[in-house]
Amino acid sequence: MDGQIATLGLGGNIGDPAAAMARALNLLDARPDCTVTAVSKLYRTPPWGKTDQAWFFNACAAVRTLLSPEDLLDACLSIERQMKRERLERWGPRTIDIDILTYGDTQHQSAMLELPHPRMTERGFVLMPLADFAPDLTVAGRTVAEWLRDADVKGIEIANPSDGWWRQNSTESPG
Ligand code: PH2
Ligand code: MG
Ligand code: MG
Repeated sequence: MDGQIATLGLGGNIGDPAAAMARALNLLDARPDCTVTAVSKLYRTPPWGKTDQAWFFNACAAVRTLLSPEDLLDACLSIERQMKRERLERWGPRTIDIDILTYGDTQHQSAMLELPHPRMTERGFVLMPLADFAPDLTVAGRTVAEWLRDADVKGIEIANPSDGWWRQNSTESPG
């Protein structure tokens, strides 16, 4: 498969976010037009932006895809819906959130999608996992490793140090 490499940020803080993120990655990987090529360690992170909510689990992944940015976003949103995410408030609690961080070196601005993700360079919970597999990726003029050096990563913990955490057998039923 040719196509483009996109990077994704995943997170959640309701229910079993690690299982939800693992399932989301497996659903993407099962598509004929998407292959998951790298996954970060699994992290536990203090809530950012809206701080009066539960800690999050966060991870990042790289996907080789034949989909356009908009169609990849649709695929991610459809997986979110499939996993019964309800959108209640901005930056509020969620079962799963899948954000496209980068898509090749595409710059894109529309009402639905901004690439690179406009807030990724200020978020430790994105930069730390992303640096697991893409420290040299350039975003907005600096590498991920450089952005990470200046980011606030206070409180962030490794929940699972294996990059295979998402392939572990889940107790969730399929479907
Ligand atoms: N997502 C948000 C808002 N705040 N905080 C953490 N730690 N992790 C997230 O994924 C997160 C957040 C909105 O997308
Ligand atoms: Mg988000
Ligand atoms: Mg989102």
